[in-house]
Amino acid sequence: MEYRQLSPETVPGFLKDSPSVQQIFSNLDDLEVEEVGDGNLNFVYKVRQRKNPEQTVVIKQAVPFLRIVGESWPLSRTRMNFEIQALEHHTKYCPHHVPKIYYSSTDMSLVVMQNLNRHAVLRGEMIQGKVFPELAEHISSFLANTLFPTTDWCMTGGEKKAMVGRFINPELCKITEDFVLTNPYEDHETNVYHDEVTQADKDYLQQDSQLKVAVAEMKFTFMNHSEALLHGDLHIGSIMANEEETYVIDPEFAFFGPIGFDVGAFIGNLFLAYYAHEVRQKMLGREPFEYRNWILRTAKETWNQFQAKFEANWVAHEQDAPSSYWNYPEGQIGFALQRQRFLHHIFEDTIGFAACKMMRRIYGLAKVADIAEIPDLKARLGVERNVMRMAKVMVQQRGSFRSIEELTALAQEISPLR
Ligand code: SR1
Ligand code: MG
Repeated sequence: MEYRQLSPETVPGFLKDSPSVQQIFSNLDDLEVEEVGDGNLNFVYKVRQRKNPEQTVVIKQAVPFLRIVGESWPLSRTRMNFEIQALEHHTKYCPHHVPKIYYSSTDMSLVVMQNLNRHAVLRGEMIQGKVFPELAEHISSFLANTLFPTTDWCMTGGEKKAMVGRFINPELCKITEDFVLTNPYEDHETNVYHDEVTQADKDYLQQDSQLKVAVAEMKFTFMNHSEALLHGDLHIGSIMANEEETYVIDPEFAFFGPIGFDVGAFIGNLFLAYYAHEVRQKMLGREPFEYRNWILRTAKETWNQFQAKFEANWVAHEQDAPSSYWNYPEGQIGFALQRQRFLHHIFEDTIGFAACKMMRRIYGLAKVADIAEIPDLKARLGVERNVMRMAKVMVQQRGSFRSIEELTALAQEISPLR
């Protein structure tokens, strides 16, 4: 099939030509199509049958450019090939938290999937101050269950290297290398500053050598440590949820990288929300304490549960296929020490990458609505300064935190819960 960019007008004709999707709709002549993509890269269509709206799908299509910038910024459509492969991996290891895939086409660079119409994008929901009681439990499961199986603790060297090869994703990695790990820390032309930002604010991130060394180390880790198949962009805009269910979407940035990058993306976004809600809860007419307390609790539970689940997966794998390596009287002590040291290494990376994911949202091109849509610029700047203060300590002292509780204590030291 030859690639063509879909539009709301051409979606029904495309579906009529796709046999596996036809079974979902009893009548293909009465479809309602709406373009709903609010991400930075792709187009997303919601399709419903007018008389039977429960017959519905979502189509996500990559276009040959970066949507946030436009056609002047070419970006190859192969990102959808990575997304399709990653969705298959996530479906295999964590089906409860991945939308059902009905059809995919690398020719058309698209995927047709479950319309999560009882769920909404987590960022928008959190901006409105909604609580998700199961979030930590679900995301920690997603992380532990999708990451562990592609580590060298689980795969043979040959299997792993073959899979690393299938996930060499240079274009989207370059976006992260530039927009997360380089440009925000220099006065780059792609950065965006609002009117209240002072030269001293810019210098705070862009002329601090200790900080820049630490960020450069995180970038090197990102580019060189092929620890596991990552989602690659696990911010809270890549999650759809309601009170009971959580789905992870949009894995087009998937590649083999450092595990802490995924864990840190999620936890860093929680801290962004924590700081934003110092202002936002008041905008909503509420006292900040309760909601911000829930955010910090979610950060703590996510890390602690992730750690426990990752370790449990590792132990279960070793029990299924015991290795002769630990087969000696004190072998189990050695194995436990290895797990502990590896998880501490992931924790250190998690903190460092969470910090970068926070800082990139302040001056970088792609903002987060939690902060960027605070209308009072002085209040927004106050939030941004808190984010930068915390992130700086995190990335520079990432090796000195002993527990997630120490990290949430730092968040509160910079901005008390109320
Ligand atoms: C310039 S592209 C901006 C961002 O959108 C994606 O969601 C990734 O986070 C990327 O860095
Ligand atoms: Mg995305």
